[in-house]
Amino acid sequence: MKYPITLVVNFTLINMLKLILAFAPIVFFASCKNTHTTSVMDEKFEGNGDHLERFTQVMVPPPLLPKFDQVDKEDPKVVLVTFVIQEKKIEVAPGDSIWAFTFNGTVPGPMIVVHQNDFIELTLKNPATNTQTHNIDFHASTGAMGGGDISLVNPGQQVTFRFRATRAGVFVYHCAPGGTMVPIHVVSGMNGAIMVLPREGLQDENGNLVKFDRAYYIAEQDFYLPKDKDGKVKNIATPRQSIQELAESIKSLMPTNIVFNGREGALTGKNALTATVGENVLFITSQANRDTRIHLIGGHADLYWPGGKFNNKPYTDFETWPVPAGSAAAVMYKFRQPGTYILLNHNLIEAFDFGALAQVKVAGTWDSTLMKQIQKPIPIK
Ligand SMILES: [Cu+2]
Repeated sequence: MKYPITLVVNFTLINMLKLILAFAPIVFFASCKNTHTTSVMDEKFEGNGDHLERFTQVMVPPPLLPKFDQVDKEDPKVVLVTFVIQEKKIEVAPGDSIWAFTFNGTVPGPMIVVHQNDFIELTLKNPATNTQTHNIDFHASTGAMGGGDISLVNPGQQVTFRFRATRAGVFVYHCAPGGTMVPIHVVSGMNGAIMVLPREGLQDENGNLVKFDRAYYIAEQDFYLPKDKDGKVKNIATPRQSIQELAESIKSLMPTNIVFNGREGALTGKNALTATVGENVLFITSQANRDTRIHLIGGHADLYWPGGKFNNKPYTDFETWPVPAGSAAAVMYKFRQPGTYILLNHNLIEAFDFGALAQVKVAGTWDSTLMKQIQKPIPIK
């Protein structure tokens, strides 16, 4: 059967139009998706930050974080940070001290917080009262030695350099002056972390924006305190002597102390972290030199970003999260019950005998839909 030519054309056009209309949403969404899924392999940047807006971030001692917005959809900025290196004696356990090498006087050093593609412009000051050459290697940076080569400062000098934080996540930084001085300075306390937030904020396991009510930075630190022949921790007079002694004691690979935030009890008792039932708490946990594994007794990692890298989909429901040496992890947990929680290294010997634990005191009302005691202890019937 033959159709008039006009009818055939009309029929074909109508079908084509139908086809276009049917596939239009797919093409539209596919093109949208493509613009948001550029591979890290294809990243491109322009400008070196010279003409961007600048602001100073005021550093605060861990476990606290500086002031920041969780979402920043505006253009990247230059974030100015100053670290003053302090060599000073600190007590890591009652009666036991070490000559600590520190960024800004704390172990760990302060947490820096920026958004992806911001620049960090760091000024590193090494006062003349110090005795050693120091520098800084940022795992968040891109370039030879993570900035270590261009940030070496002798006592009495200061240096400034700038890098673009291209990758989102939490990243360790540490002193790395070369050779065996690298581990010696790191296990003398000279390490910390930076948090690079995605500009759109954090996403939960379903890709929805998730905000936190408070954030804490907890760094595990392994110390190798030199001991005398009777096993007593030596009282060391100078940083130079400390380095000579540590050059030997670190080779045991057996820490004498494993603590959170620089000393036993830094985050327990009156120094415990605090939260309230219903709050989302972001825990950033780092270890610059040694593997660890962190657990919150009575809670979970609701959202866990392995390696602390926020552009990956978070895992849910983790009980213990690993932190490989030279990295940080990020975990979000909503507290559902009040009480004193323990956050610890779940090598329980390292937690309870060496000191690697913190407390979180949570205020609120008990929820018996989650747990209740049915019978208090009584003599066995
Ligand atoms: Cu150093």
